[in-house]
Amino acid sequence: MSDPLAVEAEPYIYGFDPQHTALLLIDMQRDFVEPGGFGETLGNDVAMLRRVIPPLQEVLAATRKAGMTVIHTREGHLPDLSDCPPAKLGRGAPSLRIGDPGPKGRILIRGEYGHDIIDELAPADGELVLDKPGKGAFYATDLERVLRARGIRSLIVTGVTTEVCVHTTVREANDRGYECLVLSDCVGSYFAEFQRYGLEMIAAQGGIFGWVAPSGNYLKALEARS
Ligand code: C5J
Repeated sequence: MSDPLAVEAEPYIYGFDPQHTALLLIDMQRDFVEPGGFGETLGNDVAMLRRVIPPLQEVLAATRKAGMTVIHTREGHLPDLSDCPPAKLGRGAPSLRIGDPGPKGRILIRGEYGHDIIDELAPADGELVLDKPGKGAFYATDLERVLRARGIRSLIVTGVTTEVCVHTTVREANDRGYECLVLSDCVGSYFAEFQRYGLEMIAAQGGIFGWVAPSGNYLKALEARS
């Protein structure tokens, strides 16, 4: 086994072996990131999330070049909503509920245009695209089986939103023994204070859920190898 790569991170150096590490892109879907989707129906400004796209494009390109596993997730539901708990469907007071027809198709429904991943980060052939009905990427999905089958032990975590699907997934992963590095400029929140505290919570208490670093530090570690 080769020496692990080292990333300057909070709360201390994050070490990873690219062969046993996957890049996770969480829910970079039109429904969250573009006007007219689920995020906007909840009253959010999608511009807050779009700022992660350019750094994430760089991270994706470098990760692909390094030959690492790439996994995309999509939050959404079956057209008959049988996998959407009434509690989720009824929550809040959105202008459009999950399953309602919106400008990009039915809101957060699998197969609809808005449910798919944005063009800027479109999955390449061979990359895994995992559909999830919940906020966490492990709940009611094959993610754990897939990671075990590939010998993945570490996750580079990116996507949206920091305090919801990213946080839930990092907590689920941490409990399952995976070491997570969250790239601070490649995760986004509709709320500046949630972004800040969401990241601080991950690295606090000696890295209670994982590590946090800007994407430049991760790219530097990959470049140092080549
Ligand atoms: C939300 C997500 N925020 N992907 N989903 O409802 O974070």
